[in-house]
Amino acid sequence: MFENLTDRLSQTLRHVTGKAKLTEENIKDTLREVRMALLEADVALPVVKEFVAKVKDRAVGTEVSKSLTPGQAFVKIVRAELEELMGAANEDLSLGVVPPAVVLMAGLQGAGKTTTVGKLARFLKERKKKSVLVVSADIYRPAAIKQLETLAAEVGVTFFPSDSSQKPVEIALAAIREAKLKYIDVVLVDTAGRLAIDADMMAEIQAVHAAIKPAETLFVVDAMTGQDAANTAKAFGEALPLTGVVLTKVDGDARGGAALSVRQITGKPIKFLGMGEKSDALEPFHPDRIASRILGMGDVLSLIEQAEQTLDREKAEKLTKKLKKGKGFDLEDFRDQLQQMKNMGGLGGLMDKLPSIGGVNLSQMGNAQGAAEKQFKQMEAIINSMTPVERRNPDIISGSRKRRIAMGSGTQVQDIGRLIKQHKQMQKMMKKVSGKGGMAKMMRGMGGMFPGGGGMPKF
Ligand SMILES: Nc1nc2c(ncn2[C@@H]2O[C@H](COP(=O)(O)OP(=O)(O)OP(=O)(O)O)[C@@H](O)[C@H]2O)c(=O)[nH]1
Ligand SMILES: [Mg+2]
Repeated sequence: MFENLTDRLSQTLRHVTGKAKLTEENIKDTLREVRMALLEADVALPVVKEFVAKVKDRAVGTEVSKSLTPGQAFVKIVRAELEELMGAANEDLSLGVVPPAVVLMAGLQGAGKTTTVGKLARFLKERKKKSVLVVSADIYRPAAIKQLETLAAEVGVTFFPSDSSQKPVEIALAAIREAKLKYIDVVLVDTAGRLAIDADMMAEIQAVHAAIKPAETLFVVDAMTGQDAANTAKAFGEALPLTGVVLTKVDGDARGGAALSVRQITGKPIKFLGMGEKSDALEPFHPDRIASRILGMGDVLSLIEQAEQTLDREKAEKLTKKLKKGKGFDLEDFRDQLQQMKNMGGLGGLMDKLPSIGGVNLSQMGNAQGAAEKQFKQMEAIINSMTPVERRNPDIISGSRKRRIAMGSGTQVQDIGRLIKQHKQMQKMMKKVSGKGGMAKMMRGMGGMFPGGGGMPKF
């Protein structure tokens, strides 16, 4: 997603150069390019207009700090506005009602509702530790109920049977009764797709909505339909009080217009992205990370890094000398270790080889492994986003540096803090570990830093 937009913007944004201040004059061409890039990405026109106006307002008169070029300062503004456009922070499902919390899925035919029910069920079960029951109120397409049954079995959640002779409202109510009896946390209600917004079908889903009073009503929409996705969501939202949008088939959408338009046009947050057909291809929507992705932050950040590096060179040289003498275990070494672990077959492979830690056999913990793999990648990304000076001396990583690193690695400031703490633990461990078998012990220690790892093992 966003490949085209990223290319266009990163080329464009490099061209704001020269002055120490952003003015209407020196950003004029760039703003025009931003506008074109967004339109080509199929972002809706009113959204583009407002976006460009906001960026302009904010940019004109901005003083550019010494370590940034005007281009980089401009990128920061575009980034902040992109985030705001998409909703500033991730909006979680709000399921904090008396259980069972009911989630109603709505959307056009083929949008990906049933697939998303399967993905969400898995997400809630594995990541939120919820018990889940799924039910299909799609009585029009005979295969629809069977499709959901298969998905439920695949992801291991309770399936509530229904059949095409029943009424959607009855089906949904019966499923909720069953969930209450079984103390199930969440009920996901799949519904029939509509070709377009047709009155009968709308009346039906409104009736279901009124009967079950869902905690969440999610509109599922195909990202490949671009700005139409936002418009359909808007029309649906006028008939049904939606609480959020799930954008599907984002894996096939190179433009990304829907992700940028939905929030502004519908006033509803995007809560998840569907990134493929499999049941694990669902991501909570994080506007900040998407903004980084769009701007190819990796590139931009390496420029900023270069700037900082020049400023810090003198300090760096002193530090290097000092550290080389003392042979500290710095973040470069830490990263080397992470990479080495990856070469050994990743954390999953590693945990398989280990005996149980703290009474927990890690090889049985499939999800913990998945989470660990992810965290592992995240840690590498964080270290990659640091300057060499920072890697050699993590103590200089102040609040503003943390923010920059978080921005560059698509993570949160707290993640940087946690990594630094983990590195400190490693440093301590390095002192204890020596001689033969040291490596294996250290690896075991690292396993303990990840979710499900049962804390730091004693040795
Ligand atoms: N590539 C990709 N394909 C997806 C995604 N989500 C769903 N699909 C595919 O889209 C097609 C339709 O998905 P369904 O989940 O059956 O859609 P639906 O909205 O339930 O359709 P109806 O019940 O007929 O209205 C299937 O082939 C899915 O595999 C996604 O995120 N990425
Ligand atoms: Mg379906």
